[in-house]
Amino acid sequence: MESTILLQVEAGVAIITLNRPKQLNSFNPEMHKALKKALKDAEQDDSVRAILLTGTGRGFCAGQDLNDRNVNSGEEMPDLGESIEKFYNPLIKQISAMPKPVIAAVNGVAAGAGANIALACDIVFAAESASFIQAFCKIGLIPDSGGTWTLPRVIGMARAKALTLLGDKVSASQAEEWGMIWQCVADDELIEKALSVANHLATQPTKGLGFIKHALNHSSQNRLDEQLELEKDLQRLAGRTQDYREGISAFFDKRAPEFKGK
Ligand code: T3D
Repeated sequence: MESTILLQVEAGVAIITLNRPKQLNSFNPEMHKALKKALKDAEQDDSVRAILLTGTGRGFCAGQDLNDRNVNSGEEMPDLGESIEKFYNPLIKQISAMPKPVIAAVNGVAAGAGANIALACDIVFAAESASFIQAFCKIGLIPDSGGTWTLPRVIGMARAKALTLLGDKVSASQAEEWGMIWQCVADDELIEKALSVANHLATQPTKGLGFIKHALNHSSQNRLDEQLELEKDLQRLAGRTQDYREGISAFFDKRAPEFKGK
């Protein structure tokens, strides 16, 4: 049987591909476990300095595999809280806490949790033909995987409420215009573009990038004085990295720095 997740490491980038194309890469427990392991492997491998998440086929990810929720009448429905606690919440936390940049290349429709998993990534590219759908309301659920946290912050409450209550499709170009994603690109340029950014990031000061991500991810919960404290602590750590030393040295030598991610 084909793996539900493909992992390939090239030039410092771990390319993680969701691979259940017939179900639009929706999640079953096997794919959850495989993705968790792939992200963990990418985190622990020092040669990996950026991660690219994408999907095979015409979809990025359609959220939960609804076949696993199609129970016979009379049978008890599964406990969704348990599923969220076991799989979706840890996944969002894993992406958020990943000390390396995570780039999403949204190759097609991203629906339900699939949309919010894409939005949890640090830099989101989407193909022109891709779309984002908060599909939850159409089956009686609420947006999970951080959707109710992320959306009001990135697109404002008015748009967040309309999108999540109506379940309307947002095109990639609209998503870019609203600041929901970084860039909408031509379909045939998606992987090339996302990979070139990932390759660039893989040559940069990885620890410093991880600290930037950490600071921004904490900014909305912190008061200004707390955020200033956090910046001080992270800058102290950044200032002790080998890459910072190299950055200063290269600046005065008037040459390009050679960062090692250390
Ligand atoms: O349960 C828990 O653990 C709680 C957590 C929940 C998180 C969630 O994500 S809940 C939300 C689940 N997702 C959805 O509700 C989205 C369902 N899918 C759709 O609405 C549509 O498929 C799309 C808008 C994504 C795409 O539409 P379209 O017209 O391009 O494609 P399609 O024909 O609907 O789908 C193509 C195939 O993929 C089709 O299979 P078939 O008929 O060719 O054999 C369809 O059944 C399958 N598919 C699409 N989404 C899912 C799926 N199969 C299983 N689960 C899916 N989520």
